[in-house]
Amino acid sequence: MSRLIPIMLLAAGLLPANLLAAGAKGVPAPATGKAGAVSTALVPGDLGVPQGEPIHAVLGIPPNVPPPINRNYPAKVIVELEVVEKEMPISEGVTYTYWTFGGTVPGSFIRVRQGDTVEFHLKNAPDNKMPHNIDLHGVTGPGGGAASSFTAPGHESQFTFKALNAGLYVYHCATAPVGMHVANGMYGLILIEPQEGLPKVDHEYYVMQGDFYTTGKYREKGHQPFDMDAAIAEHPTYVLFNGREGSLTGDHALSAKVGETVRLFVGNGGPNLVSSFHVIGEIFDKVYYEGGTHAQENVQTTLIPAGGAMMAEFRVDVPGTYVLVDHSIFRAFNKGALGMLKVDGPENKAIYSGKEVDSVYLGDRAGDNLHAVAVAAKANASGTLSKDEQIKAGQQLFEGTCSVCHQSNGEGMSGVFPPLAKSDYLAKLSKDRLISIPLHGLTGTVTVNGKDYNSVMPPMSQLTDDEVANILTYVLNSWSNAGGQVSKEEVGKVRAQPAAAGDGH
Ligand code: HEC
Ligand SMILES: [Cu+2]
Repeated sequence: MSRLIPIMLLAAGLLPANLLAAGAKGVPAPATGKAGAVSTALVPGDLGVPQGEPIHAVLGIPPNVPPPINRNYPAKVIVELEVVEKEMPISEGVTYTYWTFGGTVPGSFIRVRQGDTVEFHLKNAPDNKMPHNIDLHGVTGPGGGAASSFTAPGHESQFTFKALNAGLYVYHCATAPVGMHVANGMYGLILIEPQEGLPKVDHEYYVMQGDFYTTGKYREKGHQPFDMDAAIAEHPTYVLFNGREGSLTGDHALSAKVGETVRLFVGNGGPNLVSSFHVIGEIFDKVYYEGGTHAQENVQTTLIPAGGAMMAEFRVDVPGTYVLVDHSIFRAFNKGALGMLKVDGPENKAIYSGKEVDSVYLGDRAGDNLHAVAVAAKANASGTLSKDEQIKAGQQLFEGTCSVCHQSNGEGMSGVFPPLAKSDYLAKLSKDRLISIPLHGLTGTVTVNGKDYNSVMPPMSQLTDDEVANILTYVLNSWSNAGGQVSKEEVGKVRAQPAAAGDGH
């Protein structure tokens, strides 16, 4: 039994007394130990003194993880992690000041083996403004290391712990105000591999959910400050995988080939929300729920608590795009909690007949990260926005918002959704009334090109002023429509007016 090894080392005088003392301090007495008595036996999970040369941990940059450990003895592992405060995009054309472990959200992935002695170095970059620390849920000891790692900008702290329990653990900053540090992106995962390692798979990926609170609304362009009131009310503006809308879509999607096995290490940094983690079109063969040792099999959706994690393993059998979501589904489609796993390979019609549903399901998320929208947002901010940039951005936004009903070619759907292409109804609208349709919706009978429609268009109030302006400019200049231009100021004016009864008729 591995538990005997340290005792044998101890008997052979191989275990230095100071290390033993450090190991015993702050660790609950083993179940077999006598309460109050100073136990000389090692605690469960302690595999004895580190062997070999100290190892400098290779850290994983999300969505990647470091390679498996493949070691059969406990070692001393040196982890160096730097806290960096920096501005990064949170969505296209939107920036946020993140506080990070290692320059990314989530922070660098740490991978050690059960029984390893981890010498932790926390550095706080000199040009940072805040003090920070770290609480690793995989640490046995007060504050999970927080008490020993409070670090001012330009300083470094060091503490050492023994990784007693195998599992997948969240780490996070625990400096007051704790919620704010976490909300700004200060969390990551540490994997403590069991002694025998994890089963071999073809791909391992690192995904972490977090909720974000900005003073501006979802996708409102420009730099967005943290909103403490929204955070306290638990009303996030964004719910995201890997800290940014689009971090796992388009070109950044995770990938695998048909027949390969995938392991997802998924954490939830919170600070507030619980995640109903689901991959659309895939079933988890195994879920190590709560990041622990036991696996549940054949799981559709698994709950990941704030400050918790899980490992999911599955084989991909059919090519296509599998969509990672928080199945509290408004978060996926209206707050950003959406990622993709793209699986290449031959079809397997016996298992699935084919036909992709990407564009309908995903809207603007199916494309490559709304590049034109970002260009337009930049131009808008610097006051150089051209009609052409508006049209390009508007096209991408139309794809994600309007095309589900009016179709990409603007032709609509006979008897259900009226056409926007060459619509005589649209051509006769005043600009204000045109603007009011996406803002307030449209109901009642409308006659378009001689045909009556009596249906409901819901308001698209999630769209910002510049998005509405860009979409309508695109519509006016497409499909042989009459042309024209709508500015975000004009949209703002209409939004400020109360919606008149029978608006748009
Ligand atoms: C959920 C489906 C749906 C979506 C999404 C949708 N519409 Fe509509 N739209 C409708 C329906 C239905 C009508 C007709 C309403 C009625 O019968 O009163 C309509 C009518 C219109 C009209 C006036 C009629 C015409 O054909 O000229 C315009 C303009 C319009 N929509 C623009 C948009 C724009 C721009 C967007 C995207 C921001 C959008 N719609 C998104 C369903 C939708
Ligand atoms: Cu912090």
